[in-house]
Amino acid sequence: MKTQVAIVGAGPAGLLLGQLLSASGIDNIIVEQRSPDYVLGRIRAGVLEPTAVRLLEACGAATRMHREGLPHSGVEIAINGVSQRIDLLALTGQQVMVYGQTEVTRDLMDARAASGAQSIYEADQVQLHDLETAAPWLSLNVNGQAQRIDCDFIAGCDGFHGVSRASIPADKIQTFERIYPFGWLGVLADVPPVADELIYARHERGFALCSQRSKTRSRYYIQCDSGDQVADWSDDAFWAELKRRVPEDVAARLVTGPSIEKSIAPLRSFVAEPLRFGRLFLAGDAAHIVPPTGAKGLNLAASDVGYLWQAMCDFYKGDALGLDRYSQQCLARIWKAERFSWWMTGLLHRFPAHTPFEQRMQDAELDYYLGSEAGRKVIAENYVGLPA
Ligand code: RFL
Ligand code: PHB
Repeated sequence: MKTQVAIVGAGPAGLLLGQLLSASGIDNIIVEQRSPDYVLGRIRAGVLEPTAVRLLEACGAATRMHREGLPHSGVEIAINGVSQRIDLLALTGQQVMVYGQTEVTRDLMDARAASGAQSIYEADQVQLHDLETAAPWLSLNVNGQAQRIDCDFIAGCDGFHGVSRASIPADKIQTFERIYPFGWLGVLADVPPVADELIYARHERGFALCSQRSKTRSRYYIQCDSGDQVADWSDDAFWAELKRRVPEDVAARLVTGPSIEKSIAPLRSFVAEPLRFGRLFLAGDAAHIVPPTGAKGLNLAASDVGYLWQAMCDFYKGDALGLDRYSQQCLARIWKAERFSWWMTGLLHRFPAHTPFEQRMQDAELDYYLGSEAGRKVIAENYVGLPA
């Protein structure tokens, strides 16, 4: 097989890049190791920045999002039971869109099927070759048959555990990492959300988040210990703990029900530099991970893809400068989103090793930011996403 861009990974980064390239007349093939149902079964992010919304519009995959997604003009931050609103719209002139990653993925898959572009699911043993030449290629096994895809470029959109980043020689890539001493236990339930807007709650027992997918489906999270297993948490234990951590009036209103998904995500900050090795370009979780506290993971993946799409369009028009600048351009945005996600995580979670002095500093910092319009604006402009 032969194509212009071979994309490894059919998560949101790979699917979005594929759709944008196809919309610009650039031929591409997506290679994914899992099945479509497996990819759709992963419950992850829920908040889209305006930049991600614009990219979905640009590739014609935004119709259902505009119909069913929930534009939010503010978020609540609750500190030990007292809630304060960050008015995103008043402070930045922008809103965020609450629309699940699963739905984004489904819309992109449907748009791809309609466009007739090729996707190869359940591909085994994907390997990248000749990355430092002008003719890189992929080898893979499909239904036990060895296949080869020749291309001009490979986009590594295969997530944190993918093969793309691992194909870069160790002396050509540098990584930066922080692992946090806790995780997030998430529950999805078909109950109406407890509030119109998201509530990020800091409590002495640990962080909690009230999020949502629709008017009838809620997504809640609580900070849990790093070693906790999903089996350690019955639905009843989860709801009881969530109620302890949110303001009393919120706990009183909370509608509980059986979980339809329950999972634990470890919290990590990670960046790989640079995002390019020869004809391989990394995008999304393949290049960086943020803790979910700032709702940046999916949005950063989308902004990388936006830059890569533009750079590839320029290349095929005869201008390679965008590809040369890709890594630097992405990293400037990535590090700022890493900083915000790390900072929000630090402010809102209980750290087992914190001394009483550090806890007081956390209180004072939150009190300072929330009590000042300038402070609220800093939170709001980062939350809606810094300019590209
Ligand atoms: P994805 O979504 O991980 O997709 C990568 C795809 O590549 C495939 N793949 C391969 N394909 C072929 N060959 C190989 N060798 C391959 N290796 C892997 C995988 O099967 C997969 O389909 O990365 P992408 O597209 O960059 O998208 C990034 C987002 O998914 C991610 O940033 C967010 O979901 C992060 N994230 C969250 N972000 C939030 O903003 N809020 C959240 O609540 C939130 N929860 C999460 C998360 C990430 C998690 N991970 C990565 C474990 C919860 C979890 C559990
Ligand atoms: C979610 O709805 O899954 C979600 C929302 C906001 C976050 C993290 C996760 O910061």
